[in-house]
Amino acid sequence: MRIAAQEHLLPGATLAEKWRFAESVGFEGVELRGEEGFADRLPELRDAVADGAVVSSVCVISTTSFIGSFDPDRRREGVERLRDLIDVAGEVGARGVVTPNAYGQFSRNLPPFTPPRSDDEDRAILLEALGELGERAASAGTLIYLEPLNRYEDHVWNRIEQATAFCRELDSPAVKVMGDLFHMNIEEPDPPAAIRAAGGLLDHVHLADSHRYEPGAGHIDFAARFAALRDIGFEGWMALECRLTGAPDEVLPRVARHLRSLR
Ligand code: LER
Ligand code: MN
Repeated sequence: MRIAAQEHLLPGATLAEKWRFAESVGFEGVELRGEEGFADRLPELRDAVADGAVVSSVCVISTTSFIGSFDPDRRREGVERLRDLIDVAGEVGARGVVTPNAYGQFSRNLPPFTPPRSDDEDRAILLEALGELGERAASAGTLIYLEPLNRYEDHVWNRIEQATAFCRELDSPAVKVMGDLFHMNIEEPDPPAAIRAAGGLLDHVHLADSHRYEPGAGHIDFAARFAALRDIGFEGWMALECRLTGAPDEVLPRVARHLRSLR
């Protein structure tokens, strides 16, 4: 159970600088943000890793293109971008790449309430994309992590059990599930039970408190979630993905100490 921070939380212009800060305040890895043009960073990332930087994971960041985009051109772009992130992740030794179905595309809880695609169509599109991408991840030596988002951010995977059911149907060893404790706090009736039910299919975690600030600033019971992760023999990364209530050099050392005391 290792603890990482997303790169945008860390002071520094390069991965090498961000890693030096992360390590000095008690984090063990950096989760990269897979934004547009990510592959152009490969030389910089390679140098940092050769110098000792640890990349835990890569997270898809986009405002337009996802594997589950409704628009076929955007979807194709989303698949190509995830393929590029997988290749870079493999090169820099990241354990996996995080992707939702889509982010901010559709909510069943906001008008017009009914998505333009049926559940069966969603499933067929994702099975096809992730079958191919799962093979790519396996040959790159990394994993794909499906991320359930809360009901206001996506309509396909909101709870962990929906993503694990999809994984079982897909049956690709390189495709697993991750749990974002902020989204789980909204969607799961019993978050520790959801972790235990997912078992070995859950291989990555995003850390944020109930209001999406750093763990300890809100009302999530982190000790109960860490206990559930210990119970399933969790060996993946937990990456901090949140806002900070103060300056990074003041907040992050405290958060790292707190998280390390819980595991
Ligand atoms: C968005 O709320 C989120 O949790 C990100 O990890 C999406 O990829
Ligand atoms: Mn997340």
